[in-house]
Amino acid sequence: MSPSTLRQPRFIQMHGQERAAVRAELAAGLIAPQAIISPKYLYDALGSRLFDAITELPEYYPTRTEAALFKEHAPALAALLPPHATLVDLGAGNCEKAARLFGWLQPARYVAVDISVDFLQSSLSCLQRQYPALDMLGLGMDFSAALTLPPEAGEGARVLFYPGSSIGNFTPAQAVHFLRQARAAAQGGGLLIGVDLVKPVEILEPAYDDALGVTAAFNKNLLLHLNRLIGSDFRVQDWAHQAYFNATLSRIEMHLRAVRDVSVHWPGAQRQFRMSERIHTENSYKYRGADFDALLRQAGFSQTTVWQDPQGWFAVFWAHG
Ligand code: AVI
Repeated sequence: MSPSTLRQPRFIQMHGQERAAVRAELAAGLIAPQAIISPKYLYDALGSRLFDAITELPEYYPTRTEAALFKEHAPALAALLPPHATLVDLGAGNCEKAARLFGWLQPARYVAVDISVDFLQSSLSCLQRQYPALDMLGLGMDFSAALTLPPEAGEGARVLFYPGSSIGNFTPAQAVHFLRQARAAAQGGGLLIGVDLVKPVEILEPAYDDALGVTAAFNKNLLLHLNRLIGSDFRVQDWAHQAYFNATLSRIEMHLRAVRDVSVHWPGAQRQFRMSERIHTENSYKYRGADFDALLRQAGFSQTTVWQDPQGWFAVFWAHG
């Protein structure tokens, strides 16, 4: 193939939330008695880089535990998953995790989905040069709200790939809603999903409050992102990172805690935070394997296969039917 005939990935940016709606959502969260901001706002350009750094921290076990599971069980996966399906990578980022499966799964098409196609441009173009015969599509969409793929994502069976335990950032009720939509979007294929499991608090909490302070920076960077989005005047030094395991709800909670009395202003509104008042920024649910299996069945999947690491820290599920 000469350079001029090299296949290029296609890109589609789906319609996102209007800026005014984003501002209204954020302002409502900030003035709520218990202030709360959706974790999706942790991921501006710097937040995405900080998250990548988190995945390399010694305390953050999920990424490497999941990678080892995929490496060890790739042949078994390849035997179970439909051959030559469309591989839909939800939250693709740098596309690396899915690319490691190409050799085993031999997908007919690769659809990389992320909130913005800008994040996908360079990684997908680079991947296309490595796999010139593979049909590739980059899709910019916020699938946390609704997972309806456009016709360009192709007909026939799809393998929806949702690694990284991002399902844990939904409440269990939101997770079931998402899983139902994933089942419909799979068009008779299935869902390959990574799930973080319950484990001792001595392992869980440092993963979200690391010694280097990268997770603290990731959490506080949300304030800088908010300042840009709504024109607020948050000062990072007025806030401390807090992360702990809520055993009753089986989730890590991340908060930003005011270290002194703080007044925050933005066009049209303001809020006084007393010292120690908090903004809830993220939940990360930890499941027991059987409980997640039950969620998959509640969402309509009738057949599930699960792989776990020897310590039982992380699980990969293949759900279909
Ligand atoms: C993206 N998500 C699965 C991460 C998690 O573990 O819940 C986000 C994260 N927050 C703090 N550290 C990592």
